Amino acid sequence: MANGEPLVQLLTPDGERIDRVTGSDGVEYSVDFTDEEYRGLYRDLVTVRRLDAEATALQRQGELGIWASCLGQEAAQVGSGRALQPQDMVFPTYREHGVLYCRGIDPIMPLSLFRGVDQGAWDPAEFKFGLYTIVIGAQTLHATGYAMGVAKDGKVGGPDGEAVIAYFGDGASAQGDVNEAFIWSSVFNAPVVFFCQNNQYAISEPLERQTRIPLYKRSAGFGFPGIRVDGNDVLATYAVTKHALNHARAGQGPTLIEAYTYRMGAHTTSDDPTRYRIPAEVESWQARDPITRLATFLTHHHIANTDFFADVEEEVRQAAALLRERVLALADPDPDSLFDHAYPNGSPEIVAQRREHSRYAASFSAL
Ligand SMILES: Cc1ncc(C[n+]2csc(CCOP(=O)(O)OP(=O)(O)O)c2C)c(N)n1
Ligand SMILES: [Mg+2]
Repeated sequence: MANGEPLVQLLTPDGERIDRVTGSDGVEYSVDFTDEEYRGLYRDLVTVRRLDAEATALQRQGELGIWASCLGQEAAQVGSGRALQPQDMVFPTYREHGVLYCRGIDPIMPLSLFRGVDQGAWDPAEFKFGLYTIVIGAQTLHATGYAMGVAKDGKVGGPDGEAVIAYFGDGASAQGDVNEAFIWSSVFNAPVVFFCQNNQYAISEPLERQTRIPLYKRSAGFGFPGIRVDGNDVLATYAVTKHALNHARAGQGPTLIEAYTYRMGAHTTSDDPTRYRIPAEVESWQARDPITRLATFLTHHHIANTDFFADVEEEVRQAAALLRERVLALADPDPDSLFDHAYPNGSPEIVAQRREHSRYAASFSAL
């Protein structure tokens, strides 16, 4: 339960494993991982947290323009990210570094974006992971349109079908775009999963400014199922997302998942959360940390020992050092390249703007 509402949980904050649980949607949720797979999830969580911390440090040292940390949300992102099939398409916000990592994208990519040396340099078609979207909620409509296209192409129906997942936040749930996406996906039975990370805040605005009912209940009014999952439980997040994706790929339409979690850090490095939330609240969520609970479970069940934890620690230390080195070595782009990717085949306006920009830049060297 969270705030009196049922939520799917397979690993308690104390690291106790719940074998199976029936969700408020009547579905029975469970996972069946090998020891190696459990250790893999732990490695993912720790890696994502360490690389995220390195990015925050790099911003503090002036090496990135800004950083939106996913601290505290690793289980929601890794659990859902690992539930994806290769053919599934992802539409992220700006905070989905954990999902990006699970998609096999070089983890330097979001850092080069926030360093301002490119505009998101991964290929969405190759990795089936769209570009980071800053416009709150917009990607839910992109995902819905894409999912309608997938259905029209005849790619749903059966276990090899394609599914689409759209990530968004509790704040975004109040956007018109998100509500329109709910309507369209429902009416057209689009194969899309709406994955809302309810991290309790939209910058400084708390959840109660977005909704009078629990977010997972919103979907009922639009005519499709909604479920709340413990977003700090990587096992439950995996199970719930897997089920919703399979539901979509089988042609049974959209699902709303509310991953109940907490943004442990600042909204971005430009924000100071001490101005609007109290330490006791942050501490209460610290006790629900996604990594600690998995470590406890692995230890108690002899799935991992101290050597394993030490090895992972060393691995991620080296990965973070390498990431730092590579970020510092990123070359500044030619300022004119800003215009390169505005349109795939250019446009007369862009050509004129580029010319004007070149003239402006050249005026400095003339001084
Ligand atoms: C359309 C739009 N309006 C406002 C903003 C400014 N803005 C950036 S992040 C944010 C809050 C988003 O909160 P939430 O959806 O909960 O996601 P979180 O950042 O907590 O992951 C706002 C209002 C924006 N980027 N786009
Ligand atoms: Mg939020």
